[in-house]
Amino acid sequence: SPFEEMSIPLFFGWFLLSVQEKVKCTSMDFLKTLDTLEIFKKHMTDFTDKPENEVDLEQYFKDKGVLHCTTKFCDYGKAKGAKEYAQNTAVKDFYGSTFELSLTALFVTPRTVGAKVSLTEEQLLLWPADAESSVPAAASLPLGSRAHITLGCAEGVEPVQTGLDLLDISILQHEGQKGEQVEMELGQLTYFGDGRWFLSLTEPIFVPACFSSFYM
Ligand code: ACK
Repeated sequence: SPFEEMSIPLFFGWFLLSVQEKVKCTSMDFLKTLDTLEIFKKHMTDFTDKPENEVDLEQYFKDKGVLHCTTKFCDYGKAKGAKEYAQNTAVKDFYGSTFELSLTALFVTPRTVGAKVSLTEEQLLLWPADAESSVPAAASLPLGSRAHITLGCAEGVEPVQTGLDLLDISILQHEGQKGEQVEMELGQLTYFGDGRWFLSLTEPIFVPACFSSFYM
């Protein structure tokens, strides 16, 4: 019936509890520091075609609302595999449960800023098998490689881009590309070209998050 169709959400995911503002602050501090680094200024034309101006990354990225890590984008049942996912035993069993997510990196591209989420074996039970392989170039990456939290998007960029940007960087890392490296207070920063920056956190940030869904 049409009523059953309606019960599938826009997406399932982990929604950050109580630490939303703290994570947003960490992200802002990172952006504030990144755009003052000499190595960033050297590659500033990745972000602006007016290199005589400074880039203010805090202004450059727009807030995308409630912080979460998408597991399955369902599009109210229209997305491939949405119904199967919604009926998955692990999804039903863990719905409403609290987890601890481990944020192991922050990354920036001219399109998005995000946090990489490193999933545990248990959390991977909620991860769709095709999240990576639906992007052909990323098919050989480990399951969970796409897991992220969108922290902001450039003007006119949709949040789906954050996971694609993370996969793009992960492919380079998987190939063993070293990039240009500098040390920051929070960890090692790598520049992979084309405006792709990856800060590997020395200490992961652990955040409580509720596995649930989003409808609006
Ligand atoms: O930042 P996100 O992970 O990217 O969270 C939002 C959420 O679903 C609501 O839009 C993500 N999203 C949108 N479209 C897709 C898609 N085709 N595949 C995977 N995730 C998607 C978006």
